[in-house]
Amino acid sequence: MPLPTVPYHVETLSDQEHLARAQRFYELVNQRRTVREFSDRPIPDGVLEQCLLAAGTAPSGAHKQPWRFVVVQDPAVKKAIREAAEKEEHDNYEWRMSEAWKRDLEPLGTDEHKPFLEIAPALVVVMALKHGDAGPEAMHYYVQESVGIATGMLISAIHAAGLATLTHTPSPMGFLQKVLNRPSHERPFVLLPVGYPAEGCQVPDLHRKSLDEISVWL
Ligand code: IYR
Repeated sequence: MPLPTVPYHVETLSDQEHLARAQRFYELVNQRRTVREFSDRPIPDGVLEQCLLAAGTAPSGAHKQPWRFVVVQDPAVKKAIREAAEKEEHDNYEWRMSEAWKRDLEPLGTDEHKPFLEIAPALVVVMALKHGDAGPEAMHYYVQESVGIATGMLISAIHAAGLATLTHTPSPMGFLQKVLNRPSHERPFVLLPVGYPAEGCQVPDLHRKSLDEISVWL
């Protein structure tokens, strides 16, 4: 049975105002940078909640909303995550990643040490739900796509709130399910440390592809 419907409107704007809004949004997101050095300054009350609500507005396959956001603030749990992640990353950098992959990461200066996992005031672990909480009969569709979109919206919301984050993908991520004591249908998708950049924080001087490089117009 189709759901009842409600009217939907977009604001009436002049052409210039549409353009101005598109420009303003681009300028905002273009200032976002992946931050690897965090301060331990706490996040103001309520900010993360609003960011998670924004992420939860993402479109999803059959509107199943196949995500859960696990917010870790407990220092003991953050420490356990850091230790397990660094163990996996040690193996990644030691032998699991190809030489070409490591060469591609060199400009970003990453390594197996992940102090931000303990220093950042919050870690948001984005979970992809293989199926609904009711069981495998509660099917989910396009889970990776849906959770990827929600994660993008979360990253943008965090940036818009004036905070910094980092898309951390310790691999394999199975340890998170155990450390966080989550059910087996919740798969860790990405881990986002959230907080303020450390004083004197530096980021690589990287450049983004031009419109010509990222688009084709037919
Ligand atoms: N997960 C590792 C390696 C890593 C991989 C990619 I692709 C990056 O863009 C950054 C890092 C790590 O977090 O160090």
